[in-house]
Amino acid sequence: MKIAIVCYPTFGGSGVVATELGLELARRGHEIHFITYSQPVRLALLNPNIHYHEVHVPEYPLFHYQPYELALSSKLVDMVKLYGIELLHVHYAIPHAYAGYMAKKMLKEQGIKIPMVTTLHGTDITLVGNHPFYKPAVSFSINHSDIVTSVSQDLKDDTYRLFDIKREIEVIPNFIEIDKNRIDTTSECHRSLMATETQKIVTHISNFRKVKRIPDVIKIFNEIQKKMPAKLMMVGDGPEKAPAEALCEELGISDKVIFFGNSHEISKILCFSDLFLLPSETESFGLAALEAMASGVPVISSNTGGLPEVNKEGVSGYLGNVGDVDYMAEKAIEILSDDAKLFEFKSNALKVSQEFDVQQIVPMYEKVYRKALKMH
Ligand code: GMT
Repeated sequence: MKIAIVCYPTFGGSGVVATELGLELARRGHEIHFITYSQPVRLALLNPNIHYHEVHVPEYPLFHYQPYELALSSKLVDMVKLYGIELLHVHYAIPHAYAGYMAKKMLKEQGIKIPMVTTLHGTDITLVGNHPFYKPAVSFSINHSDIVTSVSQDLKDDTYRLFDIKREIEVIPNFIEIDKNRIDTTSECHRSLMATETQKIVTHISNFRKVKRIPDVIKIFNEIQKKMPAKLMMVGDGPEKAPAEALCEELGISDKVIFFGNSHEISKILCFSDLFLLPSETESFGLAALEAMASGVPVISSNTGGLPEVNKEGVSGYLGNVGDVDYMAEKAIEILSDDAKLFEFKSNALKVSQEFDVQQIVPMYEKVYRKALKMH
C-alpha cells in the first residue's frame, strides 16, 4: 500500500508512534510518505520505502497566523497525485484530521477518492481538542474520517464522553519494538557513569508539561533518597523543567538529580534505570512507561487514563491516585529496597511489555487500512 502519514515531528508520543509505525510498515514492504513540517525526530533512516515531504508555510506579514492547515492540505493533494498515494493516516485530530478532510474533498473534485484513517492520541481529545474553540472542528473531523482508532480503551471512552461522536472507534494500542529497545547490558550500558554501585537509579522521561506533574516526580524521589542512596534522571524538556530544578535546589537534592534535556538515547538511559516514575494528571496511554517496561524497568505511575491498560498493578509496578505522592513513594521504596523483589518486577515489566510487541500491533493497522480501502 502507498500510505501518507501525517504527524507532529517533535518529541511527543504521537509523533513517535506515527514514525515507528511508518518505519515498521516500510519494513513490511509498504511505501510510506511522511508529510509534516520537519523531519520526524525518530526518522533517522531514509530508505526506498520511506519518503519525507516537508510542508512549507510561506511567511506573509499580512497574516497574523500563518495558515498551516492550508499548506498541509495542499501538500497532501499534490503528494497524493504525484506518488499515487492510496490512503491518508493522520495522527492527532488537530489540525491533521481537519486538513486531511479538506484534502480528501479537493481530491474528490478531481476524481480521486482516498480514504482517511484518524488516530486519536490523547491530548487532542482530553486537553487541547476539548477546548470549546476546537470542539466543533474536532467532532466534525472524527465523524468524517473513514476509520477512527484510539490508542486505549480509556481514550475511546473519553472521546464518546466529551464529543458528539456518531461512529465506531477501534482501539489499537501503542506498540514497542522490544529488541530495538534492549541494550546489550554488558557492553553498551554504562551505569557506572551515572551512579555508584550502591545507588538506585530512578528515571522520568517526558515533555515537562503541567500534565506530567513534575513536582510529584521530585517529591517521590525526595522520599526515596531519604531511605537509600539514589539518583534521579530527568529526561526531556518543557516549561516545567526550570521550576523542577528550583524545587530540587529547595529540597537540597540537586546533587542527586541529573537533567538531561531531550535525548536521542532513551534506551541507553533506560538500560541502567531501576525504576520509572510517571505520576501524570492524565495519560491516554503512557508510551514512556511502555518504553521503560520494554527495557525491563518497573513503573510507578498514577492510575489515570489508559495507564492501567499498560502498567499492571503489583506486576510491572504500582499505580496510585493522582497526587498521592506518599503511596507512590512507599511503593517505590518497597520495590527498590528488596533486590529479589526488584529483580522480579524488572522481569515482569519486560514480560508485560511483550503484549505490545510491534509484530502483534502493526498488523491491526494493516487490517484497518485494507478495510478503509474497501470502503472506497
Ligand atoms: O503527553 C505527551 O507526552 C505528548 C502526547 C502527544 O500528544 O504526543 O502524548 C499522547 O500520546 C501518546 C502516544 O499515543 C500517549 O502515550 C500519551 O499518553 C498521550 N499523552 C496524554 O494523554 C497526556
